Amino acid sequence: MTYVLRQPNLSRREFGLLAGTAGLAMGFAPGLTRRALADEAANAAKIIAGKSPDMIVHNAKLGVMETPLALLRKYPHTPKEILFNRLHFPVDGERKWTATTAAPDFKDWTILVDGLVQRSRQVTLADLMTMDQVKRVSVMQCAGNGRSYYAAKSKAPGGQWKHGGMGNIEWEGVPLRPLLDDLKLAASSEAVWLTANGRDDPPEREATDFAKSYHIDDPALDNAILALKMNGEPIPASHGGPVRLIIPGYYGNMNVKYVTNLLLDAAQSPSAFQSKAYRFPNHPVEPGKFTVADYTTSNSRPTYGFQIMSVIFSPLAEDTVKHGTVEIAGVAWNDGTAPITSVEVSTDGGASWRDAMIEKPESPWAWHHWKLPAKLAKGTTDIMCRATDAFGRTQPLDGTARWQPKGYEWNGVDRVTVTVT
Ligand SMILES: Nc1nc2c(c(=O)[nH]1)N[C@H]1C(S)=C(S)[C@@H](COP(=O)(O)O)O[C@H]1N2
Ligand SMILES: [Mo]
Repeated sequence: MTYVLRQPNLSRREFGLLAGTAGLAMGFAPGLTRRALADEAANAAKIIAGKSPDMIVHNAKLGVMETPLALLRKYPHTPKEILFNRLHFPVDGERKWTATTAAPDFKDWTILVDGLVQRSRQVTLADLMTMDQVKRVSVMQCAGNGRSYYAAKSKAPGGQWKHGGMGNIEWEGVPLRPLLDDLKLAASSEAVWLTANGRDDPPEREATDFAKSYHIDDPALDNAILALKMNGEPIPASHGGPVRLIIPGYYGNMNVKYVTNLLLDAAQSPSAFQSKAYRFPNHPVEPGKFTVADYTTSNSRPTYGFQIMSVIFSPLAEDTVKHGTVEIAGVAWNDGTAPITSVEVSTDGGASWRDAMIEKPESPWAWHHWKLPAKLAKGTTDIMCRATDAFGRTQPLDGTARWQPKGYEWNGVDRVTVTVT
């Protein structure tokens, strides 16, 4: 981030203290006064038109916001007004068009498919609209969702997301694989990486563009679509319309918005968003011993598929809970490659666990709703939940064991402390 310090003698840290550390911790642009910060924070709707003013704003300049769980739990498919938003470049200037939940109006939208192909091809939005469409209900989730919980070990810098950096969405669009298979005929055999790039270019020339790469043999691409609709409507501008690559079960960053380019190449994208950010170290790392600068493409992997996860939607800490039988409910999900076989719930701080009832999900990548009636006595109760799938993958009791400097892929057992009256 580039900004001018008004008082050249202050260090960045001191300046931070002056501007209000709370605001800085939440990722607001330094330079805003404490009061302005409060005003901005209250106004998600002013940052992205059409967003609920109840959104929790992490970064006003970039339009980064998450959904309070009390809102998220109300809807089976997360409405555009409350779906979390994540963009990497300021939502002003030439990207002003991204700052709305209205659908963008680009009639001549074209995706250029080129690279190691004999003849590059242009696929227009109009072409895509005439092709067969399929639906994919899938969780959309930022790899940083839950990052704030790593702070129990050591704070991972970046937006301090709770669990609201996700939603359950019905996407609709054109299957990607047949399009790729078509091209493969013409593609050189060295074309093993597919890179997707969007229309949102970085503000400064030295900054790096947001582009993501996938191995063309990745089975996740078999379920991928070039989506034209979100929850039955043209995709909102802030969520990647008119065309977004959706790879069900893959973390948000892999789902490139505003797709304008698909490149078939021998190498992955040189973008820092591929080679430095959105990566997870191959081996356990400790705070201070492994830093953001230490990431390489050989000691880390991209944040591809979702870790198995479950979240308590009810009761939340702010709910009034009366003693007696209470329905404990929430959602679970994974990368969709193995069925979720159990969600266990504990109401005694992890001493004992009982299986919740899991509803049949809309798809392997969708929220799996679960519930369990439990008798709660008066006093303070710690409710916990833990999902497990057919591959035996489960959630660690101590999620901070997976600590890394960027705080991605949080999947620790969820805990809610409620006061039962
Ligand atoms: N073109 C483009 N695509 C993008 C991004 C971006 O900044 N530019 N952000 C990514 C990240 S990190 C996430 S978490 C999701 C967020 O999707 P949403 O804002 O629709 O919820 O979009 C992804 N796709
Ligand atoms: Mo993200």
